Amino acid sequence: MNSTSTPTHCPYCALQCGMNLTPSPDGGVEVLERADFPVNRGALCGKGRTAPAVLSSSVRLTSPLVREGGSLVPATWAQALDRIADGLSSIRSAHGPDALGVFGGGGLTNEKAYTLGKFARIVLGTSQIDYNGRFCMSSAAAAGMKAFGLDRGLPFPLEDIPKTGCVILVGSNPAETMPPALRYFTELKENGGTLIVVDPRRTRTAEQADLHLAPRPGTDLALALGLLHLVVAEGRTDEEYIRERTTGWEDARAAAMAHWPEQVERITGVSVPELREAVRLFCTPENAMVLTARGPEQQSKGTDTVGAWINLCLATGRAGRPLSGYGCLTGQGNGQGGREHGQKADQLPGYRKLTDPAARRHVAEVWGVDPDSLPGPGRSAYELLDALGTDIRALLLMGSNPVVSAPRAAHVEERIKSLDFLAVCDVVLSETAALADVVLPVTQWAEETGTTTNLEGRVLLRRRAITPPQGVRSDLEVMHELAARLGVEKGFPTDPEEVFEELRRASAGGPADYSGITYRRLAEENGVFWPCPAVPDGAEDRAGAAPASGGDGTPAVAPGDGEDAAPAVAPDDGEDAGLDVLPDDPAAQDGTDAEVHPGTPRLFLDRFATEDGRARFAPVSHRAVAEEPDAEYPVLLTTGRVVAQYQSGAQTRRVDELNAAAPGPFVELHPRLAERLGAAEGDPVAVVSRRGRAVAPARITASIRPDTVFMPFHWPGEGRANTLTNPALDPTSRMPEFKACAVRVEAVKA
Ligand SMILES: Nc1nc2c(c(=O)[nH]1)N[C@H]1C(S)=C(S)[C@@H](COP(=O)(O)OP(=O)(O)OC[C@H]3O[C@@H](n4cnc5c(=O)[nH]c(N)nc54)[C@H](O)[C@@H]3O)O[C@H]1N2
Ligand SMILES: Nc1nc2c(c(=O)[nH]1)N[C@H]1C(S)=C(S)[C@@H](COP(=O)(O)OP(=O)(O)OC[C@H]3O[C@@H](n4cnc5c(=O)[nH]c(N)nc54)[C@H](O)[C@@H]3O)O[C@H]1N2
Ligand code: SF4
Ligand SMILES: [Mo]
Repeated sequence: MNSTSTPTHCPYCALQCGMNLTPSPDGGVEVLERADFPVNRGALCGKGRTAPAVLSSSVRLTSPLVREGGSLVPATWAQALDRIADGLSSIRSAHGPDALGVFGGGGLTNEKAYTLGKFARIVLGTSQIDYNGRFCMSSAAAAGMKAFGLDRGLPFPLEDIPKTGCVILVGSNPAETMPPALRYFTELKENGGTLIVVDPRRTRTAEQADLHLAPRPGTDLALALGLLHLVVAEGRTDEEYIRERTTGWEDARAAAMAHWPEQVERITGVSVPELREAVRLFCTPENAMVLTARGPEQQSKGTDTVGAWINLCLATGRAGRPLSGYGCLTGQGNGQGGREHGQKADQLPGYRKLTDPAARRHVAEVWGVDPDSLPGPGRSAYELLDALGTDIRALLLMGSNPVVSAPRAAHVEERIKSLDFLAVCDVVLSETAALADVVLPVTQWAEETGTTTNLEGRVLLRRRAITPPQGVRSDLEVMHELAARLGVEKGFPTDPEEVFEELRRASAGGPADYSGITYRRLAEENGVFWPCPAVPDGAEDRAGAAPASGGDGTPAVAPGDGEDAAPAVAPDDGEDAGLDVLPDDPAAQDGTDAEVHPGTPRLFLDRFATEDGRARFAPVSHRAVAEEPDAEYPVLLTTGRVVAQYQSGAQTRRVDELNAAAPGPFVELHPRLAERLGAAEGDPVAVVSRRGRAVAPARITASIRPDTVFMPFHWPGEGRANTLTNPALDPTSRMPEFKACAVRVEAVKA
């Protein structure tokens, strides 16, 4: 490492690859390898490698913009902030606090996500806050909570993957979405393990698999039930494990037995011999894992679908044991931390529930407010967007671009346009920012310090490496200024470490307990896995809370919203970075770290985080996608990602190298379907759903099912995939059905 290098992490996906940033002669920064960070060991994808391009001021917003006579014009910070404060307070006076909406993002650091949730509840007083993570892993989170009593995407580090015997990777395409992680699966195979990939498309990931199952989109629930049926029929259940570590098996077993393999073959299109082979590969080795990503989760039955895959793990004794388990591959840079600290509609920091009186008391005390003043749960992301312009008259948006990424996007765009007031904080003029009344230009990753929590539950320190361009301010400064203008002078610090110190106290005793983590530790260690309480095991009585296992010998922790969840760390001014030991601990004096909690890389090894310590089977049955194909809309559309673009593309579409690699939208379709349409490679084709019509060039490939078409969702305009998608919501997670809707495909006359 060069002495002027700053070790930090990529701004994009949940892998949070380590990288070193070093100043380049042109005044920018260059990305250098950071081999000491274990998750990616120096490897980066093209997005991470080119991320500095988005720092350059030529693609950036560097002045606040306000709408004057229909167009956005530059303004001073004071003018722009005043305008937002006036807009929000006049709408609140006229319509009440719940007329103010807040929409956050899973890319925001823990400090920003925490502050945004606090800002909504105590400055605006609104219940109407949610974020784009609802569109991401919320179904897996809901299923994990139900089954295990705790949601941490992966309950084990990635390094365990190569050591297990078999992995079923369901609806996940790491070859495109997390390229450096592919290595874990290659090593699994080198070690003699097997990889099963479940995806309607033969992706670059599926090409690596020992067995590729290609179900119709939206049928993973039936597939998992069919596999469980065979596990039972072939006598492959682990009865002792089921007896000792689970509840609810009888109902789950009965539900699975009602799904005959032949019937499952008809629903999914996966043949009975393929099902049998998957069961054989999964059950033969001593250990195995199931990992899901957006394929099975972004469905109107995503929670039940993930539940069915967890059932398969539980019935075979493959959860909460070393090198075995279920995990969800979370997506955004802070997709994990972003869902833990209160920007979610129903949640308080530390993964506490907004409806839990003890949680409200604890957090209200940290915030210095009356617990009764905290609003209740608000609407979920799509429901919030759908209420814009009616119940919700003003929106503050930070870290998302819903005009491109929300389901039924033309409707969402129209809802956004019907708002009385829209304020957006962004680094670029996204498609959504372009509709705003006020746009605030903010600092980004390499220009500011903050923590993120990667898909393993590993809390990381992203460090400031360069000075931001003139004219931009951080999201924390924005919230500080707005709070002051709205009458809250204290409690919104602009220093990220100060925010983190408060977050530690707010999370103390909660399921996602960060109280034992400090910036100093994060700077010295390669991340710390939560839960990491400040108080060593046994030092505090946590009555009423079920302890989770620390796994690899680490202390058990209390995942519940413990009544006695008093701040476990000294609530001082944060000047002292040495809060990682108890203030009255003798070890603090002699400088030893004996009392520091090591963090929890592996969860559930002794018990699950449920009240009785047992995992709960989900009694789930197959149901159809919300919109089955019919004569008018005979084909299923599914959507997803390509390697060179990120999400709504707001950032990556501004990078030349990435645009050259992935210049625009396309419709992936099977040669048989293309032939029926008379479409040749590259010809424009129209995809039409009940929500609208999108046009993009045909990409013809036999790697997709003939009854399915695929579109990536990274682009606005004519080829916007989300013009088509169906906002049918999962009843538990409120996840929209991004992965399956009925469409017809038409040739477009040139
Ligand atoms: N290059 C790139 N990388 C990214 C991102 C990005 O935008 N671009 N975004 C990040 C984020 S936020 C996320 S959430 C992750 C997402 O990471 P992934 O989940 O890997 O990405 P997707 O492409 O959305 O979906 C994965 C696969 O699901 C398949 N699929 C579609 N429908 C179904 C179905 O019904 N069942 C099953 N089993 N599979 C189905 C698709 O064909 C696709 O190959 O990626 C992260 N990394
Ligand atoms: N059809 C379809 N639609 C999908 C999906 C799919 O698979 N199919 N996937 C869904 C999923 S999993 C996700 S996660 C969403 C993501 O979709 P979006 O929520 O739109 O995510 P991004 O494009 O990452 O938007 C982040 C915005 O915040 C800005 N930004 C980045 N960093 C910061 C910051 O620190 N502060 C502020 N204020 N702004 C910042 C970026 O420039 C960008 O404009 O899309 C969902 N939409
Ligand atoms: S895999 Fe994800 S974290 Fe790693 S370099 Fe690429 S986008 Fe960044
Ligand atoms: Mo995501």
